[in-house]
Amino acid sequence: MEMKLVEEAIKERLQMLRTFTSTPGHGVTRLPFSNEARRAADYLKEEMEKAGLTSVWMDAVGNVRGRLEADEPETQTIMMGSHYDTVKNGGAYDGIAGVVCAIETAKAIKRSGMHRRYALEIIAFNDEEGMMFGSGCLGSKALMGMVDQNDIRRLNDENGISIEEWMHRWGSRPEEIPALALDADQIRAFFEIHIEQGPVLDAGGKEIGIVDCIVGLLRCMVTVRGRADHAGTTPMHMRRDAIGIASKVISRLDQLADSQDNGSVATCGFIRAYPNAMNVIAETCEFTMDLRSREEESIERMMAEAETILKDCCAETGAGYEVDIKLRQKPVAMSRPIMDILCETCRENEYSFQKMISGAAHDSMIFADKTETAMVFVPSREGRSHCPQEYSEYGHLAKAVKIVYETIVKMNQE
Ligand code: HGY
Ligand code: MN
Ligand code: MN
Repeated sequence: MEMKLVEEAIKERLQMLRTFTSTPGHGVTRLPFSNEARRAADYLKEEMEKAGLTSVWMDAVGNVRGRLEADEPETQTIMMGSHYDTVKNGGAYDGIAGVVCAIETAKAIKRSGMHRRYALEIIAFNDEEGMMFGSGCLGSKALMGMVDQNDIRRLNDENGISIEEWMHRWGSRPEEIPALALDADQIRAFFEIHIEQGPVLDAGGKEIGIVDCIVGLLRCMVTVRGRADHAGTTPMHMRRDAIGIASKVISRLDQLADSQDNGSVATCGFIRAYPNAMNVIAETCEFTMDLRSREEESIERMMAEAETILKDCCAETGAGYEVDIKLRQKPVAMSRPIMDILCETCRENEYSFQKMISGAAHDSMIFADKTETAMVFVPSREGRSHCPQEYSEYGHLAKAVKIVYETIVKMNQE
């Protein structure tokens, strides 16, 4: 594998893909079903075709897919990919670097001329982040037959537009989704190259991370329903202050996470009040909670304690609240046998590596219960991600391609 050429190809593609953003100069914003997503999808289709993939197409939920067929009949498929949507004002590597690396891996396999026992399918997933609709992993869930048609109508963006409506605008129909479900028995394994998005590899001076577990997570939108009143004349004991109640929960999230004593994390990343006026006690306050842990019990404990605070505050004041669960995902383990081959391949190439947990969610977690799944991380400079400062070295991405390519070659010879 010509490493310099691979590195250059990755760099060239990522520098083009980062221009497909609705916030130029302020990071990359490429939301599902947006014009930027369409331009990126069209570009990825071209690049997959140039790499020699066949049956290149975009499916009903906006996944872009291409294949290298096997040299043997009735065989299984190795799948590899990541997502091409981003968070708002995000970086130029999260997800998309893994898509570009998957295309490079397919190119190397095609060029090697090796006998392919397994087919290879490359996928650029849509809507992994959940930025618009809160849930996330729409593209990978569609392939694993996990999309609930009710959610397609129920989940909507902050302007109240549902996934269903966005699909119609995109030119597809929710009724096409069930047919996308794959037979997991036909999948030999799923691979994902991804930036670490945290500080571990960069701080430890390691080139490669071999993921052993992806944390579980619970994402929800909480709506506190209080009562608008005059900020000056309403005594404190008579208030149903929706922001006041929300802030009591939000301000306890760090303590809820730390008390689990196992690296659990809890985040409020979104808050919106009504009427949002300086001299009016807030009538409603919506806020998100993103709770994550390697232990499912910790997630349940953090959620239960947050709800207790809400219940107590509402009982005291007469306010009310609702919790809308957007995503609930158990912690998942990666494939031990494939991890062993990846580690062996790092040693053969003398790449510094370590096994590690993923604190970020990934499309891999949707595959992990159904097929052997493996993730390879590269360092994120200073651990930064989900921001314009996100950066990973093209050389590290090329090394990740080499590791996965050589692992897939070994699996084709098994
Ligand atoms: O939220 C996450 O962990 C991922 O970036 N979607
Ligand atoms: Mn990602
Ligand atoms: Mn992300």
